[in-house]
Amino acid sequence: MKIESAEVFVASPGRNYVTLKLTTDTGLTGLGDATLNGRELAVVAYLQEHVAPLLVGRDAHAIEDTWQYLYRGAYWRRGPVTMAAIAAVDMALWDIKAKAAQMPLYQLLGGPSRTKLRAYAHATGWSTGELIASVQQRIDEGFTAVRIQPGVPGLNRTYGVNGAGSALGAYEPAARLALPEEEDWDTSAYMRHIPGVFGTVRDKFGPEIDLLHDVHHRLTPIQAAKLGAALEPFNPFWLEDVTPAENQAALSLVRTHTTVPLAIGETFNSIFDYQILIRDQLIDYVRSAVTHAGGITAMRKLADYAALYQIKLAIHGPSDISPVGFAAALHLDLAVHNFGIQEYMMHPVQARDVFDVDYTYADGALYLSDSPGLGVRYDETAAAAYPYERAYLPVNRLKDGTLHDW
Ligand code: GCO
Ligand code: MG
Repeated sequence: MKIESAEVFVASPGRNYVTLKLTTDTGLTGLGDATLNGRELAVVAYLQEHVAPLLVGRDAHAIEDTWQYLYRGAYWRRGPVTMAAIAAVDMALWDIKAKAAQMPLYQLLGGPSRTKLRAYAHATGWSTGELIASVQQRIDEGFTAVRIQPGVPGLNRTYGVNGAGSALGAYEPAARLALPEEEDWDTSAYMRHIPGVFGTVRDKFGPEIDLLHDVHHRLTPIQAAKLGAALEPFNPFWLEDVTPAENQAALSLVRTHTTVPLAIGETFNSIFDYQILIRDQLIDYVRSAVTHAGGITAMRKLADYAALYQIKLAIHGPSDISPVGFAAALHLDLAVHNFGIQEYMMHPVQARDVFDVDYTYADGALYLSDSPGLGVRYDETAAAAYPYERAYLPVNRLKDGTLHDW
C-alpha cells in the first residue's frame, strides 16, 4: 500500500486548525493534526514544502521508518514546527493502518486497558464567585476533576480567564489582532490570591472533587516551591507548569519543598525535553499533546519511559488541539497502562461542522467507539467556509514593562 497524495488543509471553524490528509493507492485516507497555536502556517509550509514531496510513493505501512526518515532526515532535529509536522504524518499513517486492519486504533496499540477515560474540565471566573459558579456547572456536567483558574486582583486580564461575565469554556487566548495582545502580570498579587481561592473552593465543594491549577510557566522555582507548600492543605490534584522547565533541574528545588503533584510538558516536543524530569522523578504527569510531540509513535515511547518511574500520561487537550489530535490522544490513553487523566477543554461549536468525531463524553469520562482508525472524518467543503485568519497568543508584561512568560 503506497502513499499516493498528501494534502494540507487550514480552516478556522471557531479557531485555526491545520489538518493533513494522506491518501493511499488503495483508496484509504488518514488524518493528522498539525495545529500549532499562533504559528499554524509555519507547519503548513513545512508540510507542503519539505514533507509532502517525500511521502508520495512511500509504503504507508512503514510508520516507524517514516518517522525516523522525517526526524533524522531533516538533520535539524526537534522543535515545535518539525515535531508537529511529523506528528501529523504519524497520526495519519496510524489512522490508515488501523482502517486497513478494520480496527479502532487503540486495538493496534495493545487494546483497551480500561473501560473509560477520566476527564477534567476548565472552570474559570474572574471573581471567586464566578469561579464557584463555573465549578458547580462542571460538577453538574458530571466532572469529578476541575481545573480552577481565577482572575487576579489588580490585573486587567490573566491566563485562563476571559474576564468578568465571559461564557463558560469560552476562553480562547489566541486573538486575531495585528500584534499579540499584551496582558499584565503581578506575581506577588497572584501568590497572595491563589491560596484563598483554593480555600474558598474547597470549603464550598469539600475534599472529594479533584482540583487542578495551571500556573502557566510564571513562577521562579523558589516561588513555585512556596506556592506548592501553601496549597498543600487544599490537596491539589496537581500544579501545572509551575516554572519554565527548559532547565529541567529547576524542578528538583520545587520537589524538595512540596508534595503537590507536578504536571509539566505541554510546550515540550521531544522525549529528551523530559529526560531529567522523568529519570529523577521530578514530575508526576507528562503533558505533551500527540500533535506537538511527534505523534503516536513518539508519545508511546514517552509513555513507556514515564511508566518506568510511575509517571502518568495527562495529554494536553485544549481547544487548539484539533479533534483529530484529541482523538489520537484518547486512543493512546485507552491503551497505555499509565494513563493519568485527560484534559477536555472542548472545541468551538463551529468545529463540529468540519470534524465529525466518534468519541463521546458522559459523566466525567470520555469514550471511544469501535469505528476503524482514529474515528474522525474531515469535511473539506465545510472547512472551505471557514478560511484561515492569523491569530496570535498573548504576551505578558510585568508592571515595569518587563516581558514575562505568558
Ligand atoms: C492548557 C494549556 C492551554 C494553552 C494553550 C496554548 O493547560 O490547556 O495551558 O490553555 O495555553 O493550549 O495554545
Ligand atoms: Mg497548561
